[in-house]
Amino acid sequence: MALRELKVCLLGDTGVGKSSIVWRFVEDSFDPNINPTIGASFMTKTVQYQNELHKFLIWDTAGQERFRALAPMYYRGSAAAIIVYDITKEESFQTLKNWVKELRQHGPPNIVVAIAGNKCDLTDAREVPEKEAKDYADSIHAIFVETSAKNAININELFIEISQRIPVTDPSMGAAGKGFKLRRQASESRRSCC
Ligand SMILES: Nc1nc2c(ncn2[C@@H]2O[C@H](COP(=O)(O)OP(=O)(O)OP(=O)(O)O)[C@@H](O)[C@H]2O)c(=O)[nH]1
Ligand SMILES: [Mg+2]
Repeated sequence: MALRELKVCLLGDTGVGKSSIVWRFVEDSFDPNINPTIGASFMTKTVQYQNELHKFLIWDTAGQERFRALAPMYYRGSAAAIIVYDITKEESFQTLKNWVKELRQHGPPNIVVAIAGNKCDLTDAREVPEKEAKDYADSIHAIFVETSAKNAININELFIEISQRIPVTDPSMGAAGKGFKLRRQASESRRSCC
C-alpha cells in the first residue's frame, strides 16, 4: 500500500484549541489544562485512506502574537492548512480571515485550506453563527467543519476531508506531480455539529 506524507499546519489565535485538536486526533485525549504552545510542536499520525496510507506530518503553531513571525516556516511546503477559530470568540474569526489573506499572498499556491470552528460544545457562549462561517468558507472554497476537541466532534472528519482533497497518486489517474487546485468543490460529506 502506498504511503504518502502530507504536511499540515495549524494556524489561528492563541487559545482557540489548535493543540487540543491535534491531541484529540493523534492521542484521542483532551487536557483542559493544556499549556499555550511555545514556538511550534510537531506530531504525526498515519491513517488509511482508500488504498493509501496517509501520514500526516502536523505542525501545530503557537498563536501568541510574539510567535507570529515564525508561521511562514510552517505553512511553507504544507499540503494543507487548518485555520482554527473559537466559535465563542468573534475576534478569533477575524484573525482567521487575516490568515487566509496571508496564505493567499505568501502560502503555497495549491494549499488546501480547512476552517475549523472549534469549541462547538459551548453553544450557549456562541458568538460566530455557523452559517456565517460556512458561507465564508464556501466563498474561498475551503473545507469547513465545526469541531469540539473536548467532545471529539468532527476531529477525524476534518482530516478525512483533507485526505479527500489531496489527489490520488495513481499515475494512471493523471494527477501525479501536478499538485491540486485550491478551488475544488467543497466536499459534501461534512457533518454538522451541536
Ligand atoms: N470547551 C472546550 N474547550 C476547549 C476545546 N478545545 C480546547 N479547549 C480549551 O481551550 C484552551 C486552549 O486550548 P489550546 O489547545 O492550548 O489552544 P491553542 O490554539 O493551541 O493555543 P496556543 O498554543 O497558545 O496557540 C484550553 O483550556 C483547552 O482545554 C473544546 O473543543 N471545547
Ligand atoms: Mg497550542
